[in-house]
Amino acid sequence: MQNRYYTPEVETASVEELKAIQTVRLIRTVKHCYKNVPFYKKKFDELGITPDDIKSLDDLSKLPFTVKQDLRDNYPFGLLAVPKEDLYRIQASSGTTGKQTVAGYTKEDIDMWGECTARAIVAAGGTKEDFIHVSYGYGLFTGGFGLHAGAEAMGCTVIPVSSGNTERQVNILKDFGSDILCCTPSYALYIGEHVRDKGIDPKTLKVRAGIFGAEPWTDNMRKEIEKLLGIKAHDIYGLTEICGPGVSFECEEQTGMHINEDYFLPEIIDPETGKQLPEGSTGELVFTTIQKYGMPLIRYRTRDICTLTREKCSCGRTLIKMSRVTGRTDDMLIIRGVNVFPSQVEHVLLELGLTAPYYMLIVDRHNNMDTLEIEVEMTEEMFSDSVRKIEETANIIKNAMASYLGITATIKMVEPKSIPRSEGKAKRIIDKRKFI
Ligand code: DLL
Repeated sequence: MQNRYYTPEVETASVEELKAIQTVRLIRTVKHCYKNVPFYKKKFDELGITPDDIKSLDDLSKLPFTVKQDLRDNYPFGLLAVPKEDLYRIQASSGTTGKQTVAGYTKEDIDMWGECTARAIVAAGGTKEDFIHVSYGYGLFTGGFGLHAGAEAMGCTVIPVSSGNTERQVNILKDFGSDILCCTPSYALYIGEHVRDKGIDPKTLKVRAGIFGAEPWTDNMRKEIEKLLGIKAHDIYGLTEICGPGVSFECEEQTGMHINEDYFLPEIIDPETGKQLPEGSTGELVFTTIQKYGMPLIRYRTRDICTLTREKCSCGRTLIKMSRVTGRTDDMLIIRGVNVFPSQVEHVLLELGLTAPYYMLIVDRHNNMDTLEIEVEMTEEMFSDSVRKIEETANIIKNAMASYLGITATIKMVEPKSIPRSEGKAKRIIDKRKFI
């Protein structure tokens, strides 16, 4: 029998009940940080506040922000709130720029994290009878261990495949009868493509759902993956600093992710001014961890752009929902003054459905002028089309991009399978301007 919720008392609590839990936990966290993290004590002192000033959720905006640079400045263990010996686990994000971001967990933190991903598995229709196929990387990256913890907490059977070796992934899906696949959406696409290329009918696979995250993706990409693998695809969000996957997760409604707000208190702020924005506004997502011991963070600026809503969800969960992340403030390209996110390019390409769902953005500067070239991969069928037909398709894409993005891009049609496939987070931008 499938349970609808992992922790119904929290997931369907009234807003008042949730706020009451949050208030108690916020006050406790602020005291914990002030007492045990010199970095926070100093910040509070500079602002002239003490933990006694925080009495309700309305006082949140009095608190200082924490930013990624603070983690770098205190690398690796400067923000811990417990002695190093009390840690149970260390995880870290690879970090494409600068030092990696390190997170320390106590045993309680790991258990809390497992509860968060267990909620995500149940929301994706998982039961304890299921085989959970984890193709996120295991290691310092939080993807593998995060989903693993949730599957174990639920009593599922975990298949800890980790990422890579796509041939083996498909064999395991087929031979072991995996029920739920967990990996990045770009890897799910690659696995789906492999299933198709091997001539396997997805209907013969037992897998029925996917839990995909760690990078931005679009609803069109969701449809593509669902078609290729014959599954229902669910989004999952998280970041190393806050705990890893499971900060929020998608239910059967597939219209955004419920935040585990009994553990992570969300806000949306204007990234320029730092001011809190009302519900429904688009802005930068900020989290305060309110039930973490090892490395609690106050008002951590994620740099992820989204909106929050308390609109009623048909799944019955009352946990606040965040929209898909459209991109990161530092992922946003500014091309000739226009803001462009790779997810917009993905939206247009998959909406048109004329090509393979693989693309790469190449940004450069010629004569002081930014240029954007979009490499788009042709399908095998297209590849045998006449040059004129291919040019026509490129033109259609160019016009669609111009009207959606508001800038003109050069479209370069490239051979099937020439854009590198991703087994983890896809790299979709080459910004040559950074090297000038
Ligand atoms: O990516 C944690 C994770 C693992 C999430 C597996 C989901 C599944 P980091 O490597 O620290 O942690 O990267 C965090 O990835 O700030 C977002 O910019 C992006 N991100 C994560 N999930 C999503 C998502 C993991 N569902 C950064 N949609 C975050 C869009 C996402 N972006």
